[in-house]
Amino acid sequence: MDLINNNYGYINGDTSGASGVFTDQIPSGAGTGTYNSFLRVQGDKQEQGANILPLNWEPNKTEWATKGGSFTHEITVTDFTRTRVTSGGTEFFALSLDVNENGGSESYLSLDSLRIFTRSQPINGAADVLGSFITNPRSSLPTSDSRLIWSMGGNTLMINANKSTGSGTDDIYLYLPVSLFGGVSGTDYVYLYSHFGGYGMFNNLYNSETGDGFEEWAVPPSAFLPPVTPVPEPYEYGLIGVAGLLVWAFFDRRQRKASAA
Ligand SMILES: [Ca+2]
Ligand SMILES: [Ca+2]
Ligand SMILES: [Ca+2]
Repeated sequence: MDLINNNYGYINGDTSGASGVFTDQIPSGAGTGTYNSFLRVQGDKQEQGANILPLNWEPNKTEWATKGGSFTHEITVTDFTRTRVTSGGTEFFALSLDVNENGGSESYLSLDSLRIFTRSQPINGAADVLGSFITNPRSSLPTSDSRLIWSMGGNTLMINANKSTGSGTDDIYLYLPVSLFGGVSGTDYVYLYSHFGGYGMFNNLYNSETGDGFEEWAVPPSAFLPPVTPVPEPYEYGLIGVAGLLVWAFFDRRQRKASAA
């Protein structure tokens, strides 16, 4: 999904079919108030991290670049309730992302993976975390009793940091349907895993690698309406859309053949 040339878009989750709405149209007034910054990740070229303590397990895995300090910590589902907003008949929770990249040709950045989990108990670092999560976090649970709430699957989000102004200024808002958290207790802990910069590595788009300062996930200070009415498209709609295009292409070809004859 391309936020370099667009201002918003949808990414279908690979678990429940629910869409997340990404936008770089930051709601008016959203830059002020008390943020709950809960994850900072900072690495060179590629970086991945999760708000799981202790932060620097497996330091030889250089992509694991969770940044320590008071801005990386656990949050609970209740923390999101202040962001609850209804738009288009659907209730959403919001997350904010503040990226920091150098200007010019280095301003692009890819978000390659985003996975959100809950667990009734806090994760006590390496002792709790499964080895499979450390080596393959894009398709594993951090613990066997974690619940995957949402994942952007194999989709990539392309970001242009130049659309905003550096550290301390939000770049992206993500709206997730509250229904994804159905059956989850408000006291459950929320863990977020994200990976940046990989798309550039694998596609020779080097300016979408990570550089400069940290990327930071936060819970915005209060509820803000999205700039558009986000109508999450169920996954099936996407399939119908593709099927429709194929049908159209078939008849279009037939028509052209007929007119050429
Ligand atoms: Ca970059
Ligand atoms: Ca920023
Ligand atoms: Ca950065």
